[in-house]
Amino acid sequence: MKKKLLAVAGVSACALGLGLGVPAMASASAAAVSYEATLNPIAANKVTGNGTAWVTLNGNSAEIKLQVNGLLEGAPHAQHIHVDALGQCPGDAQAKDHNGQRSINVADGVPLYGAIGTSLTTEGDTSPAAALNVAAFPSNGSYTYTRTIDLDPNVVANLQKGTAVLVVHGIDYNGNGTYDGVLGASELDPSLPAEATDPALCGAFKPMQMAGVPAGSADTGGGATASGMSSTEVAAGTAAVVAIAGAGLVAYRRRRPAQD
Ligand SMILES: [Cu+2]
Repeated sequence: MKKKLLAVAGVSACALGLGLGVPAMASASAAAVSYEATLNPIAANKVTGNGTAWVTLNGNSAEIKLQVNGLLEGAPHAQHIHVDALGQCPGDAQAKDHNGQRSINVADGVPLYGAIGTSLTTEGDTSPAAALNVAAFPSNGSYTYTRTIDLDPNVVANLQKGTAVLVVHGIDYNGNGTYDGVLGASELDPSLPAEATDPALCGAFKPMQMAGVPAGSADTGGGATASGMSSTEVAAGTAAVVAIAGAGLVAYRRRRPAQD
């Protein structure tokens, strides 16, 4: 029994040691909570990309990571945390006629995902006021985004109650390799084509679960339970492993392009 406990403690310490790239608070603080959103393509907008978003919260401080794949290359992709609605993403039922083409613009999705709570810019202002600051958003079709920012308390509350939704914008509806007027002008800023602001990927944030941990660490969890550790100890170890697994995944994906 004691041996097993020590073994579990060793694994936890090892996992913590590996987390050098993670801010100390993220792995050491029991108050840290992580959320994950699977980003699905808005099919009605002819999007075929995908992605994942992670938020690790320490109070109002949020370490945010996004992995995005398969969007229009060389065009800015506005990305926001939307709040204060149903915590859902639009589907074909929300598609409407825009310039003669059935598609989903930002306003069509607002009843489901809500208004902009945070603008995930690469630098500077992260408030809703920076929502269309196109120079401050990633402009690759596939990218990894990482930034630690302070979130508005209302955005934190939305994460906690399941109504925070990550939306990445910018589509190529007619597949011609650029944002153009095929869907008319953007309803948000008439100086931009609708393709530049229409939603491309969408996913609701959910608390990260044990099921998200890669299979390799499954025996750690089993050992901890069998050895009679308190649920608090098990939870603390699990949280650390989850945080590190997430960080490792991003690091792995980051390294891949260099190897290819
Ligand atoms: Cu948005």
